[in-house]
Amino acid sequence: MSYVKEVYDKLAVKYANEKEFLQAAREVLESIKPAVEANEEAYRRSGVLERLVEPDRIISFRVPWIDDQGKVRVNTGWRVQFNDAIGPYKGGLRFHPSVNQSILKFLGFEQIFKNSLTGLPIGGGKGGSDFDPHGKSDREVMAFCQSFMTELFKYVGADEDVPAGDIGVGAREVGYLYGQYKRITGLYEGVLTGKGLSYGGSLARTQATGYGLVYITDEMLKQAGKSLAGKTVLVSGSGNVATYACEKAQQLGARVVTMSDSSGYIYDPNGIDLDVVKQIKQVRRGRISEYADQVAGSVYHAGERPWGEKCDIALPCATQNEVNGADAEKLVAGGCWCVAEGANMPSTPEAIETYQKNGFLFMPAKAANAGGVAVSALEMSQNSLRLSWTFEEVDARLKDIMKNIYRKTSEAARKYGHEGDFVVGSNIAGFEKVAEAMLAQGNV
Ligand code: NDP
Ligand code: 2IT
Repeated sequence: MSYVKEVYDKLAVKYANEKEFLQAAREVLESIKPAVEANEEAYRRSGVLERLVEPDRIISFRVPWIDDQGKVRVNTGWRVQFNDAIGPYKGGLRFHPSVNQSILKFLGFEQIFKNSLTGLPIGGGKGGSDFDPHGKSDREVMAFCQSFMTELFKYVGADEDVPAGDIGVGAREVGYLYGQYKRITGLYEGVLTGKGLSYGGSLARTQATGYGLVYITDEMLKQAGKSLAGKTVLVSGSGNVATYACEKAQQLGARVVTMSDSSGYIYDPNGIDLDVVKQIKQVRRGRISEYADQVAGSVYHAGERPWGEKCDIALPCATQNEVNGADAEKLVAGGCWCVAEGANMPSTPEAIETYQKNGFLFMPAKAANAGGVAVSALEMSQNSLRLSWTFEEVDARLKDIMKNIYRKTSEAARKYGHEGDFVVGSNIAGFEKVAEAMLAQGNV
C-alpha cells in the first residue's frame, strides 16, 4: 500500500468524527503523492507524514465571561499549534458558534502549507472559540476577549505563536486581545498581527487577503492570455476578505455583482457599491439585506447563496464548504470558467471535481488567500525592526509574494506531471519546504 494511503487510512479511523479535518488532510495527502513517492524511503523512515498530520499540541480551555445582564457565560477556547518546522506557529483566531476541534485542526493543517508557500518563516497554527460576537455589545466582546487572553497568554509570544484575525475576529477583537496580553505580561511585542496602526499594525494588512486573492487571480488570468477587465464576478461573504476582494477586483475593471452573509445574498447588476457595503458592515455591523433597501436596482435573495447568477469568475470569501457539487454545476450553467478561493476550503471535493472536469482556471485557498498571512509575517518583521513601512511598500511586497506563489505552484504542478492543476501544485510546493525542514531537524 502506498505510504500516503497508509497514513490517511489510519487517520480516518483515529479521527473518524473530525470530518473537516479529514477532508483537508485527504486533499493534501492525495495531492502530494507524486512528491512523496519520489522520496518515499526517507520520508517513511523518518515518519514525516505521521508527524505532519498530528498537531504538536492542542490547548483547550474554559472562557468564563459576564454578559450585560450580569450573568456568567462560558465558552470553550482552543489553540491548535500544528507545526513549527519553518517558523513560530502563525494563524488566525476564529470566533463563531460552529467552531470545534475538527474545524480548527483543518484550518491549522491548511495553514502549514499556506504559510510555507508565502516563502516567509512562519509555522502553522489556528485557534478560536465557539463564542458568537454577533449581537454582543462592545463591553461583552471586550470581557470575552480579556478572559480568552487570560488563558491564551501562557502559550503565545512573538517568537512562539502569533495569532491574528479570522471569522468574527477583526480589528476590535485584536485590540482587546492585545491590550490584555500586554497588561498580563508587561511585554509590548508583536504577539498578534492585524493590530491597529496606532499600536504596531501594518499598513495594508486589512486589505491583504482580498487584494492578494485578486493579485493571484489576475496573474493566473494573464498567464492564460486573459484579464479581469470587463469580467463579471460573484463574491460571497461581506466581511474582511470579501470586502477587499471586491475593492481590488473593481479597481482592475471587473464588475462584481454579488455579496452575501449567512442570511442571504444581494445581486446588483450595476456592480456593487462598496461604500454602501462598508457602511452597513464595518460601521453599523448590520445585515447585507439592508443593501437592497438602499441601492435601486439591486435585489436581496434571503436564505440563498449567489452561485446561480451568471458570471465569468467566482470568488467564494465566506466559509468552508460554501460551494457544493450542485452549486458548482450552477456555476458551470451560468457560464463561470474561473474560481479562486478567498475563504479556507470553501469548495467541497465534489465542487472541485466539477471545476476540473469543466476545465476551469482554479486557484485553491492555500495559494489564493495566502496574502493575509503573508502581510501578517511582514507585520512581524516591522515589529521586530521597530519600523513601519508605507502602504505602497507593503502592497508591492504583497504583489510580489502572490506572483511568486503562482510561479511556485505552477512549477510544482508541471514538475510532477500535473500542469495547470494548482491543487496538486500548491500542496506539493507547500509540503516540500516543510518536509525538508522536518528531515533536517530530526525526530521532533
Ligand atoms: P469575517 O468575519 O470578516 O466575514 C465572514 C463573512 O462570511 C461574513 O459575511 C459572514 O456572514 C460570512 N459567513 C461566516 N460564516 C458563515 C457561514 N457559516 N455561512 C454563510 N456565511 C458565513 O471573516 P473573514 O472575511 O476574515 O473570513 C472569511 C473567510 O476567509 C474564512 O474562511 C477565513 O478563514 C478566510 N480567511 C481569512 C483571512 C483574513 O485575513 N481575515 C485570511 C485567509 C483566509 P455573517 O456575518 O452572517 O456570519
Ligand atoms: O486563514 C488565514 O490565513 C488567516 N486567517 C490569517 C492568519 C494570519 O496569521 O494572518
